[in-house]
Parts: sequence; structure tokens; C-alpha cells
Amino acid sequence: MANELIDDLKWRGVLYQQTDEEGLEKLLNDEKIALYCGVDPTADSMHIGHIVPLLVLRRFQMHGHQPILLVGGATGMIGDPSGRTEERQLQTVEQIDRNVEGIRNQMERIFDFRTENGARLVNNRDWIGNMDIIEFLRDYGKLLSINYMLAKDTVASRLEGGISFTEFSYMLIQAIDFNHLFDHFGCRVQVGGSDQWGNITTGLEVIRKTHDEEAEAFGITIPLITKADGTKFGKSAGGAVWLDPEKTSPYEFYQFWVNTADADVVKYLKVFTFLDREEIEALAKTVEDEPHLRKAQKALASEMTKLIHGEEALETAVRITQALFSGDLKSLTAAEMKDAFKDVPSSDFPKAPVNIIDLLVEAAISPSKRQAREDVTNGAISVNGEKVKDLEYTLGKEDRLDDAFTIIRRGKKKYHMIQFG
Ligand code: 383
Repeated sequence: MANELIDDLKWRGVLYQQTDEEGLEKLLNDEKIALYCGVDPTADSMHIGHIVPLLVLRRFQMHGHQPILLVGGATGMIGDPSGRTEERQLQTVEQIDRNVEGIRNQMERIFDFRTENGARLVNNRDWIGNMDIIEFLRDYGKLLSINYMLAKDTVASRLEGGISFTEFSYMLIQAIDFNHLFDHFGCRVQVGGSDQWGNITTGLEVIRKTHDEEAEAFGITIPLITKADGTKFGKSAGGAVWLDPEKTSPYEFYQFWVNTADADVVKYLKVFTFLDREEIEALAKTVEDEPHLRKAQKALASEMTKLIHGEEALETAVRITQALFSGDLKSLTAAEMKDAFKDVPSSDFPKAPVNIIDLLVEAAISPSKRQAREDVTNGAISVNGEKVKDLEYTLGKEDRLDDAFTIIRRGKKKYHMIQFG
């Protein structure tokens, strides 16, 4: 038995574990199904670690299946112990509500909701939120033995250090979700990262126990995304790479992908983009033949930025990148400059106005007064993208962009941001 979609997922390297490979291939050959993945509202935005299973759901949708996107308004109140070594801090209900909204909005941008097999958004608080404790213990608690639950990795690994009853119960709540979606929306498959294996299989156990033999559901997990150099995937200088443009600007987002190592870029094209096999193979060839052009990285960065932030944001990100490369800052707006220079060294200058030479030395842009003079005379220094060759030039408040900062460039690439008091 084989199935085109499953073959594509395998080729992309996004299948890790499957509960029943043969059975799922048969199901997908016979029927269009509904399938789901859940995200807990632990923050008001998702980060790029969240999108791999969501993209897998989209690949299913492109083959005619229906994605169900679950936001864990209820599970977020409890805290998933999976993959963690310590108890989570409970969040307030207000915080969780805000986070649910943020995540919902982001999911709405990634999926198509209008077609016949349009995505469906659900919140598990709708069916768990008002469940009373007697119902929970009688209808569901009886289905699993403590022994079964203790054997799950996520619990077993915490027995020595301790785990609260709250987090211990988490798997049962996620299992109730799968069972609920199975009954109400015909959901047959749950997708998650490899950390979700225990929760997913617990759901299958609950479905088995509450239905007859014909009821068949499946679980698949996705491998952890790794980097060839062994460092953790998904981190930039400023921490996680968020989908929220307020947290990670589209320019930073673009930069994150454009900086992918040659050793990783083909793998990421497969995992993260909707480019087809032929296109990815052609890009793989460019990595071999002309790596300095970084065509594969640029394709990856533009696909990702377009997907998450849209065409216009991509154009801006590319424009900022080009302006920095050519040194022509005049084409940028003040806001774009601020974005572009977020990570460059910066210094505060309370005592403006200040002579250019003094500033270059005090801000450690040029190593000495002599060198600073030489830099200015040689035309190596520019202020906000304009060359300054006058040794007597005085910088002050009028040099501030957006009334806030001044960009000094030394040589081709060394940028520095000055904030005058
Ligand atoms: C809640 C209720 C369900 C089904 C799933 C959930 C959420 C799940 C969880 N997932 C992680 C999260 O939300 O905690 N218990 O941060 C992450 N996922 C996905 C993927 C991943 C997992 O959202 O591996 C990375 O992104 O599964 O850690 O009925």
C-alpha cells in the first residue's frame, strides 16, 4: 500500500512516528478525512517551532482533507508536562484568553477557511470548560489505569523530581479532545511534534475504549527540526523567532531564514515550503554549483516571509536587505531603518551636538582620533546614508531620524546606531 501524500511527507522528512502506517495509507486512498493538531496558548503568539505540524495539516488540505485547528483554551489552563523537566507556572485566565486570541488570528492567516474542505478552528474550552469533576472521573478517568498513565515517558521521567496531579492528568484531557473531535467532526488523525506521542496515543486508547472495533483513528508525529552544527533550531539573536511581527519583524524573520547554513537549507525547503520536488531539487543543485549566490536561502526566506507576513512585508524585507548591502540607506523610511538596525551596536549620546571625530572615537566606531580623521577624509564614514567628508562636521538633533536615532556607517558594512539625548 502506498499513498502519494504520505510519500511526499516522507520525502520531505516530516514523518517521524506513525501508529499504523498501512492503515493510514489505506484510509487516505479511500477517503477524504478530517485531522487535527492542537496548540496551547502559552504565549500570545506562535513561534516557528509551532508551524511544522501546521504545515503538514496544510499539505493534507491541499490533497482534499480537512484540517481542524485546536487552540487549547482548556489545556492551556493545566499545562502540558510533555518534554519538560519542571512543573509549569499556571497562567491567569485573562492571560490565556488574550493568548487564545493571538494564536487564533495567526492560524487564520495560514489556512484557507472558505473552500469545501476549509479549515475549522476549535477551542477545547468549549467542551472541557464546563465538564464537572464527577463526569470527568466517571466517564473518562475509568478508561485509563494509573499504571498506563505512569508508563508514559512524560510522566515516568518526572516521577523522581515530582509531578502534580494537575499535569499528570493533562494527557487525559488531550485524549478527551481527540475523542470529541472524532465523534463530532469525524476527525481520524492527530498530528503533533514527537513530544506529543504520549498524548496522541492516549487519545487513541480512549477512542478504542469508547467505540466498537470499526472506529479507527491514527496518530502521526513530526521529528524535531535539527541544525547540522548541533545548535538549537529556531533561535535568533533575540531568542525565539515569533510569528507576531511586533515580536520578530518581517525583516528579522526574513534574515533568520536567509542566514540558514548550506548544510540545512535543502532540508528546510522540504519541511517549510510548498515548493515541489522539482523546484527544490533545482535549488539543491544551486547549493552545490553556486553556493555564493545563496539562491536556496533566498527562496526559503521569501517563501516563509510571504506565507507568514504576506507579499508586501516580503518586499519591504528584501528592500531593507538590499539597502544594507549596497549602503544606500536613503531609500529606507525611518521605521525601516530602526528595524534594520535593531541588532547593531548602539550608544547613547547625551551631550549633543558633538564633532564627528569625537563621536567616532567615543562611540568606538573608529579605534583612534587619527584613524577617525583618516576615515572621514577617505570617505569611509556616512551619516544616515550620506557620506561626510568634513572634519568639522557637527552632529546634533537635526541628524536624528524619526526624532530618535542616527546611523553611522564605517567602511562597507560596519553600522552603528547613535541615540542623542
Ligand atoms: C492541546 C490539546 C489537544 C491537542 C494538542 C494540544 C497542545 C499540546 C502541546 N503542544 C505544543 C504547544 O502547544 O502542548 N499538548 O506548544 C506544541 N505544538 C506543536 C507541536 C509541538 C508541540 O503546538 O511539537 C510543536 O508545535 O505538536 O510542542 O487536544
